[in-house]
Order: sequence, then C-alpha cells, then structure tokens
Amino acid sequence: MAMSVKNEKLNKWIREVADMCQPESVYVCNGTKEEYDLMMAKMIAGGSATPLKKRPGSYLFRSDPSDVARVEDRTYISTSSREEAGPTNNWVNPTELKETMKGLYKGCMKGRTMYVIPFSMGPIGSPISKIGVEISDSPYVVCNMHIMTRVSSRVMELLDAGEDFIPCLHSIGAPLAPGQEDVQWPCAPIESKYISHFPEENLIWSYGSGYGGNALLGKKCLALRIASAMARREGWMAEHMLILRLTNPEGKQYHIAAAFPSACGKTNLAMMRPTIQGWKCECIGDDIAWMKIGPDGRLYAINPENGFFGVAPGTSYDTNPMAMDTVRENVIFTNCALTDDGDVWWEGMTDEVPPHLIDWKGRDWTPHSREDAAHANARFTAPASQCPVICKDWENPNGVPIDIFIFGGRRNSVVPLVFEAYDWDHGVFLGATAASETTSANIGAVGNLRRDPFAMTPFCGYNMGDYFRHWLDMGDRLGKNAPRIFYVNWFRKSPEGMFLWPGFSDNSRVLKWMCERIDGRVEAQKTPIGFLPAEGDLDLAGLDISPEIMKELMRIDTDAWAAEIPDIRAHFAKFGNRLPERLAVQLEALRRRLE
Ligand code: OXD
Ligand code: MN
Repeated sequence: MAMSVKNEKLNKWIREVADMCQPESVYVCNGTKEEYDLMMAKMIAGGSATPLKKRPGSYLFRSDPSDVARVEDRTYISTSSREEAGPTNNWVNPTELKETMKGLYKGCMKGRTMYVIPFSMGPIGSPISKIGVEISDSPYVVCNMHIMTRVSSRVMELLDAGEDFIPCLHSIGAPLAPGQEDVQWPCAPIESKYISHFPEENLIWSYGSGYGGNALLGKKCLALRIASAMARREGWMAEHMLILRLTNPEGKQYHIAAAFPSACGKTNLAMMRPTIQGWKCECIGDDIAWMKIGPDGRLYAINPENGFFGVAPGTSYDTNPMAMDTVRENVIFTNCALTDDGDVWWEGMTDEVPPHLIDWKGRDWTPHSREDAAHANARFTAPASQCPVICKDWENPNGVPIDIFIFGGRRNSVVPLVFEAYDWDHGVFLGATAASETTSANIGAVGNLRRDPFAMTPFCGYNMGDYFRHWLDMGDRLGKNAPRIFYVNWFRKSPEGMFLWPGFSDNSRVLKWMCERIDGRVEAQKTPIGFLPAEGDLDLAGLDISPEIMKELMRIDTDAWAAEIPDIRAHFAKFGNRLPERLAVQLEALRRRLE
C-alpha cells in the first residue's frame, strides 16, 4: 500500500516508521465512508465499539481508566534550548527526547496495522489550511480523525503533487505478541506516555495514549502547538478560540472569537440560541481559530477542524440544544454511560436519571452508585456539518472578519460578568493574566485557580513571553482594524455558592452589549479595571433577575482586585526578560488605578 505514495518525503517517512515500529501491515487511508464502516465493523467484532440502537451510525467506546484526558505533565515542547520552550512548557532537548522515544517506538506496532492518515486542517486547498499526515496504530484514531479533520484522497493528490505536510506519529504503545489477545482499550502506562512536539522541524511524536488530544494529533498538537509556533514565524495567529457569527435584527453581522480554558463552555457559547429578540447566532467553530490579516487589513478567521470533540457531561436540551441535535447520529461517544435500550447517557443530560445503566467502566450502575455513570471528561466526536446552526460560511476558505475577542474563565468571585479593555495593550494584558479554576479536561487537581493566559497554557508551542509579544505585534499591524477586546465571567457565585448569572442563551445579552459598544451605540462606565456596562445598557428584557443580583454581578471589589496584583506580578516574573515591557506597564497602571 505504502508503495503507491508518490510524495517522496512521505514515502521515506512511512518506510522509516514501519522499520522502527514493525507493524504487521501498513494501510493508507482514503477517508471514505466504506473505510470508516470497515474500521468500525472490526472494532465491533473485537469488542471495543458498541453500536447504539437509538442513534444511527453511532458507537460507544470505553477507554482504559488510566487514559481519560490530556496528559499535560507528559506533554513536551522540545526546542533546541529550554528558553525557547519557555517556563510554561515541559522541555527535554530534542536529541535526548528522540532517543527515549525511539526506544519506546521500537517494535511498538507489532501485531497491529499501521494506518497512514492524510488530512487537511482547514478546507482542502484553502491558503490558510495545512496538511498533516498522522501515522497511528489505532483504528479508533482513524475513525475520529475522519470526523475531526478532512481525511481524503484529495489530500493525497495534493501530497502526490509535491505539497508539504506535518508528520504526526502516534502509537498507543501496546504491541501484540503472536497469539496474544487484545484488550478493549490498549495503551501504555502513564510514565511511558509522551506527547512531544518539535516546533523547529514541525514534527509531532505521541506515544502511549489513545485518548482525545493525546492521540487525535490534528487538534491540540498540530492546530495549536505546532501551528502557534508557525503562526509566530509567519505572522498569523493560531488560537484556542471558538468562532461565532452574531446577526442583529437589522441584518448586520458581527464575528466573535472567544478564548476560554478547556471545559468552560466554549461549545455552549458557539452554538448558543440567543434569548434576545431578533438576534441570530451561528457557529463557525468551537475550539480553534486560525487567523490571518486579509487584503483589507482586517483579521480573518477559519476553523481548522471538521468536527466537534465536545465534553458530554452537562450537555442537555436546556444547556445546549444545538449540540444535542448535532449528536443524534454518526457520532463516536467515549466514556459515556450506556442505557438499557441502547442509548448513551451522562450526568446532566436529562433531569430524570435512568434507573439502570452500564457505567463508563462497563459496570452495572444505579442512581445509588457512588461514582458518576459517565466520566467527567466523557466526549462526543461529531461532524460539524450536522450542527443545525452551523454557519454557511464555516468552510469559506477566506475565513470571516473578526470584530470582537473575548477572554474569560471560571471565577467564583472577584471578576464581574463583563468588561471591556481600554485598548489593545490593555486587552492583551487581560488575555495574558486570564485565570480560571481548573476542570477535568486535563489530568490534575480540579478547582484550583490557575493563570491560563489566552487559554493557551497547555497549547502554546513556544515561549509564552514571546507569544505575548506576538499579540502586541499583531495589534500594531492591525491598528484601527484590530478587534475590540472584552473579558467575561459567566461563573460568579453568591456567598451561598449559587451562580448569579443564568448563562447559556442569556449570554447573548452580554454579546449584544459588545456589539453595541463597537457600533458606538452605548456609553460605558470607566472603572479601574476597564469599561463596564452603564446601568440599563445590558438588555435584560424578559429575564427574571433582581437589581441586587445585577449589582453583585457587576461589583468591583477593589480590595480583591488589589489582592490579585502580587499574583499577577509573580505570574509575569516567570517570563523574565521575555515579558514585553508593555505588559509590565499595564500591570503598574492597574495597580495605580486601584489605589
Ligand atoms: C479540548 C480541550 O478538548 O481544550 O478542547 O481540552
Ligand atoms: Mn479546547
């Protein structure tokens, strides 16, 4: 099979990997439905996929309990110097890391098929798109890549015509000895998992995990870590952002890109149904934005992905009806619970809890069981084209012009519902100091506060100090065409621990205010932290919320803000002389304003 590949670099790479990993056979993927169905049929026969009677073309997988999320501790940015990777990334020098990983890769695909997956991130042939080729020994990865990226023989044709590609090597790290029976979710133990990136040579090596971002290498590894490093070299942006189009009652369109840390509701916002009269919201992407300055000097964004890899728990017809409709068919579910009639279920999906389920570990489950039925990071992999509110321009190769950037996170207290940056530098400061309480999308403690600049901490493929500078440079280049920058917190709680803001569809009220700000229709209050909505400017029509609660949502506790200063200072100090002076100036200005 590999012999038919005409691209010389690809051919050589396939041979080298096959020599090293020693698979039983090599298969070059073409992305067809037949291929997907064949792969699924094999996984059903092998017992790892469960077809769902209630959802056409859909399957449930259960991972190994040790392999349920991205492994940030085992993720490396391997540049020639540690300084280049910066203080927020794990680093080992490339020679050493490659030696270690070659030891692991040696013979690691024995008894398995090695799949060669040619894919495009972004519409095939778009000037913003990039081609990748993933080599993987996991048929689960092949099927997920079919949904999440554009896998197709057209990509292979571009490669055959000499187009370059980003090599993404993946192995689950579980060779099979002759006659050895396979397990349901083969993977390697945590201490031999490696998710490695070599940004100086646009190369990805992943070993030992079969889950999500560790294994579907087009997503976090290519479209964020490698792409962010390429973007800085080439003068564009690769960001952890949803993209949506909002249309006002007069038909004016606004394009918004928003960065929130993992599991903070990007998918919900991207597919939101506005509660405000006459406004329409359409989804362009829910996780990643690639942005370039267009011929008119504005910033244009595409979603490089082809599907949604969304967090299932908490998704319901109340919280995200459009996601629920997206996942009715042709979906891969991972680590959800199985109902007795052949459907999936997860915590928060329905008010009524089924009396009996098979939980994500394959055990009988009842409402009396001590553990959740679905894993907190259970996921759905669904084609973006199935989303009822997918924007007709979501595959426009030229992208959509961004008007508004939003940053935010999950903060119980301190941060008000919304405020606007004074200007670009202040906005970059807000992005650079964004903080959130941690969630289950990454392995580690849940609920600690962490600074997560631009929601990119786990995804920036180079020194974060240089990344801040890149943002400032982009602003200088964009000048008056730069998007306006806002900061939001949907998660502020009362002293009793209740969420103050209803969120979800009602977040449209906040987005409307942003649009009115950029149109100059509303004045704002200047405060020490930024511009806040003037009283009465947030459209609350039809919302049952008391003036006291609104006051609390918008309250600026200057003492609490002042108390953040030392934390921000310590956060900035990590970047040493790579921290742009303009951000230090912003911190000092905030300190003075709070005095
Ligand atoms: C994701 C994440 O899967 O950010 O999108 O973890
Ligand atoms: Mn994400």
